[in-house]
Amino acid sequence: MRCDRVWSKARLATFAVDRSGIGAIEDGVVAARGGRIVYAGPAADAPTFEARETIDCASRWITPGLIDPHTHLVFGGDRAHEFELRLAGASYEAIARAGGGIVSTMKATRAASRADLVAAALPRLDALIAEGLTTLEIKSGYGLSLDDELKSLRAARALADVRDVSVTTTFLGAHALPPEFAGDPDGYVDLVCREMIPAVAAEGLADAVDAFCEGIGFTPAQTRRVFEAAHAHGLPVKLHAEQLSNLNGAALAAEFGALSADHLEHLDAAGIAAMAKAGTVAVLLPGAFYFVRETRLPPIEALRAAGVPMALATDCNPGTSPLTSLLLTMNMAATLFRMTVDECLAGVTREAARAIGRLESVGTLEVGKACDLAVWDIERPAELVYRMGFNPLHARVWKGEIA
Ligand code: DI6
Ligand code: FE
Repeated sequence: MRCDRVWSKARLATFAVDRSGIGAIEDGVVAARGGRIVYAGPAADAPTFEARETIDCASRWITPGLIDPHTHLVFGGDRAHEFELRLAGASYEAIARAGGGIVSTMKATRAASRADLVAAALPRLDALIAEGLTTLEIKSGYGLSLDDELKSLRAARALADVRDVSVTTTFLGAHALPPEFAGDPDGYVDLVCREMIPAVAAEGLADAVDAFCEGIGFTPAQTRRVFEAAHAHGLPVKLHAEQLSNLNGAALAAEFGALSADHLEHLDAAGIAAMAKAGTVAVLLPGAFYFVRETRLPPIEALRAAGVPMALATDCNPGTSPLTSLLLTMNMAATLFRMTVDECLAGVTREAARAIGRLESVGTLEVGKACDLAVWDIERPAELVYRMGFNPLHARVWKGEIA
């Protein structure tokens, strides 16, 4: 078989859809041609390759490149001062109601140019990439005006021009109420539905639409209007649901066939059943759980029992999860949420791909998918979950090229 590059003598965690667990292969080979995987499997079954380059992996482990399926990577400023206020006793909700929170980041984001936003996001992106990330989702939601939301989505797309990484973008205009609409949330939702979503769709700037369905965000009725507008423009939906309270957002998301419902600490049995039926992925965000000192755990056991796919993400944002490490995210999911090692690893590969609607092209080591790989200096996959603050990445491959 002719190909560009072969990685041999590797241990593979394929996460192949038809294999159990992590789909481990002890003596494995991956071959790439034209940026895609043309073989991933046991050396014993491999064809003879004619390759430009063959890399001896010396028994290192190869996983799919990591995927972060929920980030707010593009924003201006930071919220270190609010962190200090919280340490002094103020609650996240109290700070938000006093005009801080998301609105303070909105001001900094509006003041920034697109180039400023790209420059501010790059160190965060580079931290994720340094741990083997090859795909991430980036939400808007700190502009909260037509021009500033478009600027944020363009900045998110522009990141893929300056780094070897695949970006999906999500329009999150319904993230918070901008001050100019104080007292008129329905007026703002009108703007989101009638102007922003059509403009975003017309420019092809978003792959999905999200909303923050919460007491300090938008009501289920407002969220429904956002979802209807998204579907009218051919865009799939996602939802920040059941983070601080239970508004039955996950069931609403499932009703719209959402790709994912995210956070879910306050999810109930009816929401779980609705997600299972719709195939909506649960995106769990242990960094936010940790950072806001949440005590209510997402219902992991019930999600597992219902067969709801579980993904993990950093939720990287300045207010509730200033986190840029998927390795630490996995450790937190295991330690705080009691997810298994296999669940954590699948959560940042196969299930993360599912959560962003990209399972057909990334997330597993299977023929036809992008050859996005992370090569690790580890003896067993559990090390990726077990260690804290240590990065055993040996090499990162994006679309068949060593990045
Ligand atoms: N939920 C969150 O945790 C973040 N956004 C959201 O909808 C918080 C964003 C922020 O505080 O800036
Ligand atoms: Fe979020």
